[in-house]
Amino acid sequence: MAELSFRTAGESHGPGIYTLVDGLPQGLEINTEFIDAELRRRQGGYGRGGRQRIETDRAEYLSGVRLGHATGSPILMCVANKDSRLDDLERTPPVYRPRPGHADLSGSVKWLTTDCRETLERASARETAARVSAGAIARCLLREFGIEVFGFVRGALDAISDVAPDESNWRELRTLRDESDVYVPDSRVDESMRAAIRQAKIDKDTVGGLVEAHVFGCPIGLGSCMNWDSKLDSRLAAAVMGIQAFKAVEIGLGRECAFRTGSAVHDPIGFDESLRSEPSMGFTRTSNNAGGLEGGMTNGMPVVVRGTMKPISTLLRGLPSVDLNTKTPEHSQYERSDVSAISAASVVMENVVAFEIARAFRDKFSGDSMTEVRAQYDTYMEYARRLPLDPPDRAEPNQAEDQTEE
Ligand code: EPS
Repeated sequence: MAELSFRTAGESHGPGIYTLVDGLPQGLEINTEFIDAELRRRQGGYGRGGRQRIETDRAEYLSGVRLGHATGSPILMCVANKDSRLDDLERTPPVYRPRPGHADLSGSVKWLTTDCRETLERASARETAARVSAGAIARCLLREFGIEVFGFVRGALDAISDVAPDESNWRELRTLRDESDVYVPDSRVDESMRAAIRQAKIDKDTVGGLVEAHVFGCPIGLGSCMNWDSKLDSRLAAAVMGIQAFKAVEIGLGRECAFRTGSAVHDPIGFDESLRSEPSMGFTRTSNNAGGLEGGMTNGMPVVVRGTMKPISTLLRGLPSVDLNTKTPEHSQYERSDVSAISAASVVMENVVAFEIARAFRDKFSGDSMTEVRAQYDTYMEYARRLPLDPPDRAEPNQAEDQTEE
């Protein structure tokens, strides 16, 4: 059984953006409408550039899907680019004046050229369509087991929302988010966020922001404390930092932990028999500062990941740079871009987080077919809810000795 994984290929102005997903179980129903809706959401948001008016992103399935379900073979997905013109030098000319903040300078030196074009074509955030495809298809699996992911924009500059999603309100917040063209589920902040983006547009400037993903319904025990690279928080951090333009990632309380003592950080543990059938198996917490992860494993509370996106590095007014051929001072070259792509970034983060949750889910429940995955999940849940499995484990050491003697 292959580990759940994905790779992407494609350039911003090449024929398409491709995603190769391996490791989804045979028999998984592929909800193509859901996947296309996520791709459309990625295209949206106030402050996006002209490209999104050209494209209508939807996924085509070139392998691994038959009659609406996964066959178990690798799945190749394609989002076609309407604005395909990579070999047209007039419409897609060389770029010699690198944009501070973009991959332009490092990439062109790395690949020993003064033309930033090939670097920027691959570094472009258009590639995030592939990551959304991967995350959204993986969510078809998670949803079969009641695991849902909610991503949103918390804000930017001085427009920051204090909404607190939890099990009881996240669906309502999702409706609010879907009514907001900046994807902020808070009507008090929504308008100031729009105003900030509008002002940046007037100033020929750009805006980044804070985005969050909350995962509900994970059973206790996804991830592992056994090795640094199997810790779920380590994987989530890598996935989020791998998104174009992300500069920070936090889990739960995140950097705020540095400013508190232990008693004000760690989430007290309780038990409520009436919740034993929940994914938390009855364990309760009065807070979720850990963001649902302890020791690199899910603890039954919602997984909470926050990401910081820097402002888009293509500024209409340009920034100080040099011409890579002459080394003389010049303003950076303008390429069509967004004033803010923070709304899109929230969709991308929601989906890369989902993919890592699904990967940890598959590590634990690894069957080849949905029938086997379901059986493994049910068996684990049954045992975990029945703990202690072996009553003598609970005995005090001297009682255990007595039993041995008998
Ligand atoms: C993007 C497509 C790109 C950019 C943007 C995001 O299309 P084009 O370059 O044709 O306008 O709008 O890319 C960047 C922000 C970047 O830095 O490269 C998309 O589909 O998300």
